[in-house]
Amino acid sequence: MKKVLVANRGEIAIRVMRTAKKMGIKTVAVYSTIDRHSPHVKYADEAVLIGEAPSNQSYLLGDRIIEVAKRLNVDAIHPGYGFLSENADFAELCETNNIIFIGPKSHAIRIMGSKLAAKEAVKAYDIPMVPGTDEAITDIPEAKKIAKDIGFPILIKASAGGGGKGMRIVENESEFESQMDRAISEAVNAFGDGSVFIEKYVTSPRHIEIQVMADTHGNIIHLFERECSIQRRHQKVVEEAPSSVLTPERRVQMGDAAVRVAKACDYVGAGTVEFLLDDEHNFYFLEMNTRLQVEHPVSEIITNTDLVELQIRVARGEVLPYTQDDIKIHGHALELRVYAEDPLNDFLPSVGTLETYKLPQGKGIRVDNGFEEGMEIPIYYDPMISKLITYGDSRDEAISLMLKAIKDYHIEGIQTTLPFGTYVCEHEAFRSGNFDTHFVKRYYAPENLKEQQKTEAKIAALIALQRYLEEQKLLRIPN
Ligand code: MV4
Repeated sequence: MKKVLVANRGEIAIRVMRTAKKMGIKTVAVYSTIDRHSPHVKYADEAVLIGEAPSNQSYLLGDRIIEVAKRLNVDAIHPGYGFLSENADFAELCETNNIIFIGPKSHAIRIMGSKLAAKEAVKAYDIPMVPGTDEAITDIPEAKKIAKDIGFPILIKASAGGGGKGMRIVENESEFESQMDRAISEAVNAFGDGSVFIEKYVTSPRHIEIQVMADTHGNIIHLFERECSIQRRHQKVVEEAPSSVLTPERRVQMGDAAVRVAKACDYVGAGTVEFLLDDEHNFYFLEMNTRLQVEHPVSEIITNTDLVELQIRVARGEVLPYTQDDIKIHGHALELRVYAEDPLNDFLPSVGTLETYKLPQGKGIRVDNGFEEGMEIPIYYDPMISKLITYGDSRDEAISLMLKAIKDYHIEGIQTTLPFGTYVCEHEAFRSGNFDTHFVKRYYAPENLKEQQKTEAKIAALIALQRYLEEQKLLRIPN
């Protein structure tokens, strides 16, 4: 593999190219008109304009990207996350054009893209699943009987959904039919597939996912878990590894289950198996994400690995350089997603220019960044600017470093989720590890940040006053 095209933008395009360069592989960036001056374009050895700003006229144009790859003699395409990364047709298109798709085979993407096909595939592999149905519901009265047996509340999920899309809670029997009708019509509208199934609703779960890596020789390992419960409306904001709640026994059980899920779909490359953990620490398989995830750095840090390097090596047909016993947990890592969103205004996208943009640096700090000072945040794409990652020997150390790194991260011109990160890291529930997926809804209100900002303003005023008084004193000495 001599040349790789990265079919993505922003921090992840740079992240992937960084490892490609380290491995002596040439890099090709693709970009839209609005990204003309973006860092990922400058960072690449070659860069090609592929279209207009809207992603369906650029980053989602599989055919055009393949054309570019062929013209530039590219050996492999890395899709990053989002865009074409979980598009089975695109993976296939790469295969038929003799270009390596750095990811799993299209059939694994297809199976995991359908929640019902995924359940079917893992059936024979002893994977714990939430009580529910495992076929598309066709008979609503029959489904209602099952729901009563399981016990309310239940959740209706769209088979083609995922990541929280296409879900409906049914609190009690009386609303079963109406919610079912809505769920089916929503699924038809959103995915063109009205297949839905039901599950018992786990009321206060933690979201724990396992990183897996598989080669083409039948070897599969896991790289332990990430805790991703701090999210709002299915958008993760803070992630960490390892989870502070797993016992060593549970960790082994979940890791082994994740490896079996990967085996069930002949998985190749980097993947993530999502589980719910209930308040009694039972775990249940939810879905598998067939891509490199946003939050992969926390796993890299605690396992001393480079997941992009492993992806590339596996794509070249190499045997995984590690066995399961080689992978150990070292220390603790935290990640804060820095979004151009206003936490004081319902996390609405905050548009504008990065008037000041200075990254924190130092031991235990990693910033996976896609922007620089003076740039505007385009409205066309995900508003994530960077990922702020901190790590240390202990969770407390990683949290303290995160608080310090947030202070040292200077952004002016737009609002970001940095102050929200401070709120989370200072919160007792987060610090004690006693939280679930309802953390943000339960504890966060904009007033909390206003309090935080008031305190900071007060401290700043006191420092200014003290300086002023000292200056006055100095001036008075000659008298
Ligand atoms: C659930 C659940 C409770 N019970 N399934 C949301 C994302 C998608 N992967 C599945 N999700 C959930 N499935 C049952 N049976 C609660 C969620 C859920 C959730 C899961 C992980 C992280 C955040 C979440 C926020 C709300 C709901």
